[in-house]
Amino acid sequence: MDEKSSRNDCLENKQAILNKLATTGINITPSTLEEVLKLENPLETINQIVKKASFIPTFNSHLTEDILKKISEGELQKASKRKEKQVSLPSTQELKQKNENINNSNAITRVESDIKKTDIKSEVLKEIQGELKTPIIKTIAPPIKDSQMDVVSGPILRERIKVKPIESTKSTFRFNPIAKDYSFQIEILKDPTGKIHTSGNYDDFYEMTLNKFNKLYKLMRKRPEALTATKINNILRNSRNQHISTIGMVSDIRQTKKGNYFITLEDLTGSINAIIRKDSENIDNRKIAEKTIQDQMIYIEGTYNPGEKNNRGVVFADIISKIDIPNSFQPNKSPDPLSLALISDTHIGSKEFESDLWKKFVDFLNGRNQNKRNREVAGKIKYLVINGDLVDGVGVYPNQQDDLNIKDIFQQFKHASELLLEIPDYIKIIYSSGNHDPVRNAIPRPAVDKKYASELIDIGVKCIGNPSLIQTHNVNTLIYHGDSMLDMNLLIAGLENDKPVDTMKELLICRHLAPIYGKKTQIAPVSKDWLVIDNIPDIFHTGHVHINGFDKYKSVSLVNSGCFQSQTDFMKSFGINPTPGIAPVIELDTLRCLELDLKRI
Ligand code: D5M
Ligand code: FE
Ligand code: ZN
Repeated sequence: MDEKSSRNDCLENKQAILNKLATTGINITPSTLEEVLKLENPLETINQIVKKASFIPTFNSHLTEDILKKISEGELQKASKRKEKQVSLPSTQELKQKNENINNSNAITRVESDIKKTDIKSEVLKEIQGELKTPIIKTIAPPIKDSQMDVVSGPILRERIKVKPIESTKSTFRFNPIAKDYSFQIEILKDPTGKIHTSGNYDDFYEMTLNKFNKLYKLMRKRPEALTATKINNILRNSRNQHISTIGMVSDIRQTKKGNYFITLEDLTGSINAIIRKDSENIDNRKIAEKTIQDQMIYIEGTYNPGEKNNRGVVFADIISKIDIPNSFQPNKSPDPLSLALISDTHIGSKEFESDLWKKFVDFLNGRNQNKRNREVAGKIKYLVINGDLVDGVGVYPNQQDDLNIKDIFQQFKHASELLLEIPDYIKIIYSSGNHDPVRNAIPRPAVDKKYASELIDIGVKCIGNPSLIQTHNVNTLIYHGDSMLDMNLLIAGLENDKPVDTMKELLICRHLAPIYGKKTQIAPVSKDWLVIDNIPDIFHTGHVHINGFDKYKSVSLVNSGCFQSQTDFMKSFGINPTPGIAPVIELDTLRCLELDLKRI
C-alpha cells in the first residue's frame, strides 16, 4: 500500500469513526482519536471501546485517553454486599490480568491487541451484533415500536411489557439504573407494630367498635350533604312525617320479598330502620344498597314516618351514600423519576414457589434483559414492596407440611434472604406481614419478629406490620395483605375473587379494610381501629387473593399484586386460579402502572 492510499484509508476511518460517535452522542478528544486510528482495525475496535466505556462511571459520553486507559485496566464498578450483580465482562477481566505488567503508556495498543486476540472473534462479536440491534446509548435510542412493547388496549394507563427473552445472564447490555442516583426517601406513616396489644376481653372489643364508629362518622361528616345530618334519637322523637338525614352504622341489611332493601342503622344514640326502594328513581341508591353489608357506615336522607302507636318508625330513603373518595381527590406525585415494584405472596418454602419466575424477576431488576425499554423500567425501580406471605410458613392450614419443600420456618427465611440478596442494593425492600408469615393471624398484624427476620434485616429489608402506610418521594402507599377481600367477595353480589380491584374499590368506598366483623377474617380487638382508611392513599396495594389486577378508582391507583406461587390443592379447593409471575411497577412521578409479565419472558 503506498503512502497516499494509506492516508486516504486513515481519512476514511477517521470520518467513519467520527460519524459513528456523533450519531451515538459521544465526544472524542483529538489525541484519543489519533490513538484509535493507530489501531489495526479502528472501525471494529471503536465498537468494543464504546461498549466497555459505557460501564465506566466517569465515562459520561466523553471518550478520553483516560477512559481508554481504564478500559485496558479493566476498571469496572465493583460489586458490594447486596449489590447489582454488575454485568461482568469476562474479556475485560482477562485483559486486566494480562495487562498487569505492561506500561500504562501502551494502553491503546493493549486494547487493540487484546481485543484482537480474545474478544472480537467469538463471543463478544455475537454480543456486539446483539448490542447494535439494541443501541446502548440512551440519547440516540430509536423510539420503541409497539410490537416491541406489546401495549394492550384498554385502560390507557395500563401497559403490559412483553419482556424479551434473556439470552444469557452474562449479557453485557448497558444497565445504568437511574434509581442508583437517588437516595432513599421513605417514611413509614402508619405501622401497627408494637401498638396493637390486646387482652382479648370485651373492653378492647368495645373500644375498637367505638373508635371505628367515631372515625367513620367523622369522615362521613366531611361529605357536604352530611353536614346537617341528625342524631338518630332526635329523629325518633318526631311524631309526624318529617324530612330527615342521618348517619349510622349498618347493623342489619336484607332484601324484602318485593326486592326492596331493609336496613337497620345505629349511632351512639339509638337505632332506626330505613327502606330503599328497589325501583328508586336514583339508580345509584340501588347500586349502593346492593353492595352494602353490615358494619359499614352510611348516610341516608328521606322521609321519616313515625308509624302507628307501638310500631317503630321507618325512613323511606331517597338518598343513600357511603363515605367514598371525593371526586376532587388529587394524588401526590413524586418529583423524582422513580418507581415502586409491588409484589406479594411469594410463598418461599412451598413446593409451588415459582423459582424460575422469581429468577426472571431478579434478572429483570438487575437489568439483565435484552430489551432496552425493560432495562429502563427496571432502572427506575427504587422500592420493592412485598405485601405479605413472603414465606409459606408452617402449620398455616391442615397438612401444609405435604406442600412444603422447606419445612423449617427459619430455613424458609434463610432462603428468602438468599433470594432477596440478589436484588440490587439501591432498591429498598419493604416487607409487610401476611397470614402465612410467623405473626398472629388476626389483623392488624405486627412486623415479623427479628427472631425470624434477622437475616433480612441484615441485608437492609425494612419489616413492617400490616396494614401499613408508607410514603416514598411524596407518594403514599397503603399496604394491606387483603385478608378481608374473601369475605367481601362472598357477601357482596358482583364481587369475584378473580377481579380483586373491584373488591378494593368497595373497601375504599366504605373507607374500611375489613368492614364486616365476625366472618372468616380474624380481626384482633385493639383499642384503636387500624383498619379505617382515614388517609386516602395515592396507591392502594393488596395481595392474598393471588390474582393480579390493576385499575384506578377516583385517581387512586389500585394494585393487587398476584403471587409467585402456582396453584396448590388448598387453593384448588376454593376454586382459586392464581396468576403467578406478574409484577406491577408504578412510576411514582406519573402514577402509571406497568405490568411485567414474567411468564412471557
Ligand atoms: O391464600 C391463598 C389463596 O387461597 C387466596 O386466593 C385466598 C384463598 N384462601 C385462603 N384461605 C381461604 C379460606 N379459608 N377460604 C377461601 N379461600 C381461602 P393464602 O393466604 O396464601 O393461603
Ligand atoms: Fe398468599
Ligand atoms: Zn395470604
